[in-house]
Amino acid sequence: MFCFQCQQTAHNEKCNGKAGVCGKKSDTAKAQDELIGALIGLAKAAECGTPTDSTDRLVLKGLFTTITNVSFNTKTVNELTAEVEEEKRKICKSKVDNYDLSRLWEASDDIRSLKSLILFGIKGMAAYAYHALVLGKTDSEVNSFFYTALRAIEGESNPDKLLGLVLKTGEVNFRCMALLDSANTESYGNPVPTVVPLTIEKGPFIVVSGHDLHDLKLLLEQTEGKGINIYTHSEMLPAHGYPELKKYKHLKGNFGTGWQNQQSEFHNIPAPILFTTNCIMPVRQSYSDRVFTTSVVSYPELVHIGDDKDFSPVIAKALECGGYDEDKEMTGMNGGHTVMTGFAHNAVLSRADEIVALVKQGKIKHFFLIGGCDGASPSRSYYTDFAKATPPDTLILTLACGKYRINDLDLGAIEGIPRILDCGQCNDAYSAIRIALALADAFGCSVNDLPLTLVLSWYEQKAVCILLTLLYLGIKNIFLGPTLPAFISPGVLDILVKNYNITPTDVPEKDLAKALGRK
Ligand code: SF4
Ligand code: SF3
Repeated sequence: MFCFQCQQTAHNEKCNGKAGVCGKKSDTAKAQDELIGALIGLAKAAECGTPTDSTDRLVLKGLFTTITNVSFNTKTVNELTAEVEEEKRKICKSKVDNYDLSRLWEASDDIRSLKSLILFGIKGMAAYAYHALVLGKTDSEVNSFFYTALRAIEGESNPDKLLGLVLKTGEVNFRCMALLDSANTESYGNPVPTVVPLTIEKGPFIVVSGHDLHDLKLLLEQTEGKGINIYTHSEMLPAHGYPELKKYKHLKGNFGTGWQNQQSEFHNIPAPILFTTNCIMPVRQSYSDRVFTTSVVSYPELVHIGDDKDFSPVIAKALECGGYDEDKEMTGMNGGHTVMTGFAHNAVLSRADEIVALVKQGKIKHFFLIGGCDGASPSRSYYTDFAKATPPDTLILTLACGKYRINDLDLGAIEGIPRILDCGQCNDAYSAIRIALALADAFGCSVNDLPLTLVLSWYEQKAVCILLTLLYLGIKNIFLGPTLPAFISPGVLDILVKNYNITPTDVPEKDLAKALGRK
């Protein structure tokens, strides 16, 4: 196998043994490469025929399936590849060859790097487009870009054109995140600031992980009045801020900390866990009979909830397990008992005048965006240390699952505005960008001239498309860690440093001094 698409790739170089660091086996990795090869075939076939809604859906599903910690199941990946083959035949009568992905992995450094940025970027974007699609929203420009990008992975060899496509991926992803933002807010209302308890109340409960708000909503409906409480996990936490989700009284709180701690936190848990998207880790025996998957998530031998979204097996399991006998106090990574969420663009911008006034009075001196993915690497304590070291007259925006490093810290407030503001899931980077653009507007300057520093953590491919969006928007001086992507070649890194001054994270004190000294 060859895989280097995520941050924890072996030796920050590549996973190429019998299994990857994430636990993905070599036959699954091979099947996923074949699936991508078939999707490239489908994208070529789309030039001779006309892709339909079901072709678009298959492209999104196929790409999403290959994101890190989504599918560990060779069989279901192969079934999806067979569906792609069938679709290819439907839309184009002539024979169209698939692409052999080993050609990409064996390409010269810079070409491989540029194409990887495009491929991993569209994988991440496909997840967002898929969530929007589930809520009934699509965008033809977003959809057609997937085909263009897939074809370029096989057919384009001009580095300048590939670099253009890398930035185009960021541009289209900005549009895609806006699409998902409107899908989420039109379905569930604008998030409002909400305190979320970390204590698990006694009695039956279900833990819901992943990003899919629609799955959560359906589960809330199906469990209403059944004496079962629902707890979010990992990227599902921001659900608590949405009025149409928080109105369910049995949506009680959040279970556990970062996704990478799930194997110990789920050990002997007296409740089922439903994974709606990444990040599922290899399932330990002590809780394997309680894990359910749905949507694109797949793991051998676990019960999968199909497209009918009938969650009765999960509900039956919750009643059978019964939950804890007494309320169980749990804490965040820093010992806190509650966390806050719901500071998306609407909530923050409704206080924009106040924030601008506080900046003008010198009460807010700097903004940080400390967010992105979490992961197992011990060096990720950098983000906690960084947040703790920020001066009291600074505000911290956060988002995605990396927030668990800091979201239970009590860093106080500035004139009633909490110093840590959680914008939401990784796709809510859209909110953070909207906030930054509005501040730039209020001060009559560019985002790069704001007293704002981005301190980003990455792990999987959604972080790649977000990073590309930030580059497309011309945002400079980003600190990126905990390591630089293995798929960035020295040549491509050179371009990123020269044009955008992307800086690998060093030690918090040094980076903080740089950030504050810069303005
Ligand atoms: Fe390795 Fe990451 Fe690929 Fe898993 S997804 S095989 S950890 S590079
Ligand atoms: Fe997290 Fe897995 Fe990236 Fe949505 S849930 S951000 S890592």
